[in-house]
Formats: sequence, structure tokens, C-alpha cells
Amino acid sequence: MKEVVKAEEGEVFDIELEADILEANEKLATENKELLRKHGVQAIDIMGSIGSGKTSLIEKLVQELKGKYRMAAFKGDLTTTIDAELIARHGVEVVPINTGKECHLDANLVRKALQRLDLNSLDLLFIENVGNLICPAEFSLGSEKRVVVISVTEGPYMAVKHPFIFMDADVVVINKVDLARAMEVDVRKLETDVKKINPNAKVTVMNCRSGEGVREVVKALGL
Ligand SMILES: Nc1nc2c(ncn2[C@@H]2O[C@H](COP(=O)(O)OP(=O)(O)OP(=O)(O)O)[C@@H](O)[C@H]2O)c(=O)[nH]1
Ligand SMILES: [Mg+2]
Repeated sequence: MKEVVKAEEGEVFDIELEADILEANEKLATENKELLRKHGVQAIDIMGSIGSGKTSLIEKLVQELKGKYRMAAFKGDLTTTIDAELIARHGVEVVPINTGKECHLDANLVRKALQRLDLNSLDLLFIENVGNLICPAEFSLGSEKRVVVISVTEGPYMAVKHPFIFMDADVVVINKVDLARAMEVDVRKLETDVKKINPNAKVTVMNCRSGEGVREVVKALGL
């Protein structure tokens, strides 16, 4: 094997421009957080790889927590409202957010979406990000907790290959445990990989299709 080609600073991006964008985003995220706290709303980011089970997890959480909390959701997608409609079936208010070509939500989009909700009538807000394990990590949205969903169908190296998104995660859900054997993926090894990156993360194993394991996620979120 030959030596790895590494991008130098400034080679791929204008780093100063990127720093400005991230700084502006942080400021808006802080404002979002203050607004949400003022109204007693706890926002929870749901990030994770494409198709890992983010929407399915939100659906199961909404079913599990109905009657206990008043809930709503934001759903970030490039152009569709498919997931937003799936979540809305459960009787919660959903604001779809289309990012166009962007691979992540940002605090400005969340700020706009917040204007569509009556925050006084809510306790919990789930924010499903665009599916991928890279860009969403850099953009705070103003949430209280960050969840990362990965699944065994993405293979055994999801955590070690994408460490940054796990560093700030409060809860990591390893999903599609029902398919682990067929995929020949060792769930315990994935769990260990996540713990090595972030020893403070609570790691739970789930089947978001059946709902098995949802109570552990609820507990890990302190709900
Ligand atoms: N077998 C199995 N299928 C699952 C599980 N969780 C989700 N799925 C299926 O996986 C597919 C993708 O699930 P979604 O919940 O849409 O995943 P997502 O992360 O929201 O996907 P994007 O928003 O498109 O990135 C759907 O067909 C789900 O029914 C699981 O635990 N086991
Ligand atoms: Mg989804």
C-alpha cells in the first residue's frame, strides 16, 4: 500500500470562510437553545447514516412517549417530505426542512422552523438531520442532546471510520440488531468502538422496526 494522500489546510476549502460560517452557526444555535429553554422545550438531535433508522427511531419514541410529553419533530431532507409524513402519522406536528443540496441542517434553518411551532404547547422536539455521519457533526442546532444512529447493515467499521460525530454524542443507537447475524457484524465490537471514541456516550442496541430496545433509549435520554 502507498502512503495516504492528505488534504492540507486551505487546499480543499477556504478555511477562513468555513470558520466564519461555523462561528455564525454557533451564535444562532445558542439563540435557538435559549429560546427553547425559555419555553421549556427539550430538543434532541437525531443524526446518523443514510437509512440507519433515524425516522423509525423517532416513530418508536413518539409512540412510547405519547401521553407523557407533548412532542413535535423537524425533518431535514434534501428535497422530499417522505419522512416528515411518516412521523406525522403518529399525530405530532412535523416541520419538514429541505436543505436542497446541503448535507446537513444548520442553526439558521432550525431557527426558521422554530417560528412555525407554538413552543408553549411542547415539551420535546426531535430534529432528524440529513442522513450522513460527516457534515451534521460540525453544525450545532441548539439542542440539549445529540443522538447518533448507526446500523449493522452499514458494516463493522461505521464508528472507527467516522469518529467525529460520535465525540459529541450523548446517546448512540446501534440499530437493526435483528440483521446482525446475516451481516456478520459483531454488535459488541461496534459498541466498544464507540466507547473508545467517547467513553461518556450511552450506547444502546435496538430494532427500530419492532421497537425492541426503545425503553433503553428512553432511559439513556433521561426521559
Ligand atoms: N430489519 C430492520 N429494518 C429496519 C430497522 N430499523 C429501520 N429499518 C428499516 O430500514 C429502512 C430505513 O429506515 P429509516 O428509519 O427510514 O432510516 P433513516 O435513517 O431515517 O433513513 P434516511 O432518513 O433516508 O437517511 C426502512 O425500510 C426501515 O423499515 C431495524 O431495526 N431492523
Ligand atoms: Mg429518515
